[in-house]
Amino acid sequence: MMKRAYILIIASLLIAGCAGVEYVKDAPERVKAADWAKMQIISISMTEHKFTPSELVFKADMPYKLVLKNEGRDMHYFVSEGFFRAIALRKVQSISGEVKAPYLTAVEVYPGHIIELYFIPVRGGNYEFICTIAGHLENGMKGNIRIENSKPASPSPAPSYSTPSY
Ligand SMILES: [Cu+2]
Repeated sequence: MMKRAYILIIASLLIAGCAGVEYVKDAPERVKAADWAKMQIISISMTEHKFTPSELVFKADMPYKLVLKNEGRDMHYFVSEGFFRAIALRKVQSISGEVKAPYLTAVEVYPGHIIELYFIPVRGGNYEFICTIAGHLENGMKGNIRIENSKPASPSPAPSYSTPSY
């Protein structure tokens, strides 16, 4: 009886933990409102065992295409739970077609192939991304994405200088 109660508590804690940060719910509205003619294109190369570049900065509320290029010999993953929950996803595209979904959990790119993510960064913050294939993260296959909020969280302080009087 006690054992079952413990399992229930652990299960509800796990659910609560996952629900802490939701994916962006108004993604379709944000995607529709964006000016995709201003889309910026940024590429990440995946090899054994690194992402190049491994540090990226995106501006919130701007449309982007992130091109994931596997230029290595092995399959590689691009996984970032935080980043995937911080963006409004428009679509995922490859040479074979495109996929529309409310959010991503993992992207795998085969050697010599490309997968493109179309999205709008929404929530500012630092998000680690990794390759989840056994041994790849341990060998350094990770990076960081920073999303910068376009507007400062608080109003910028008034200038401290006084107007000179003539
Ligand atoms: Cu990998």
